[in-house]
Amino acid sequence: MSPLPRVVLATRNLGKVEELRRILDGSVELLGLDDVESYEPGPETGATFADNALLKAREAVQHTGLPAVADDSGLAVDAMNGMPGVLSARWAGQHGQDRANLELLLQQLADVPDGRLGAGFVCAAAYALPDGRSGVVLGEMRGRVVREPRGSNGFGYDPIFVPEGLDVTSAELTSDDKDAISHRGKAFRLLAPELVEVLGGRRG
Ligand code: ITT
Repeated sequence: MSPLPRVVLATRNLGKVEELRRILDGSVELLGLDDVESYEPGPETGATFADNALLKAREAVQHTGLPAVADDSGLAVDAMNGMPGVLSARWAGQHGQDRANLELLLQQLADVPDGRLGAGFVCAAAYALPDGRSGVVLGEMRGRVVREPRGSNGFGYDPIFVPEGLDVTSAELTSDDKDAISHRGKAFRLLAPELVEVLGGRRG
């Protein structure tokens, strides 16, 4: 039997590597950035989630020579014309300050009526191959922002986001329940068969 194609997922977030590994279900050998020679990722300069996901995937191909997958995601609030969007991770100024980010967002939404707090988590997942081929898909989880943070699971804006049809925030969901409905879960599940197809990996 021929060896499985190797693919690198351009993230140091082990949760993402494990989630995509579960979805790919043994069709490819998925590596994280900790499994390849280290490089310093460049700035995420894209105007859209798709631009950034492609940029990160192409950068990983350049550094590793392997087919690569990358994702970019964030929260898009309707009343803010889709912001924080690609700036979600550094909304309050510095990358990854989750509490400061959500507090600033709540302040900005203070005068917006409850009925207009619709929002969506959006994820773009992209692949890039050493021969230059690439593809990108989008996944979204719709819901609304709530003013009182609740729950301690997840990360980022999860404590102030209630997914459509639920009464709990996404920080009150187990990771399996969140994966089943999340923007990232949807994008990865869309991308997986496309990736297996272009790589000629094992299916099903
Ligand atoms: P990488 O290292 O993989 O680039 P990152 O921390 O930049 O990961 P993402 O691109 O996945 O994270 O997400 C950017 C920001 O969007 C993240 O810091 C959160 O503030 C927010 N976000 C994205 N997905 C989220 C989720 O599922 N729950 C809560 N917040 C989320």
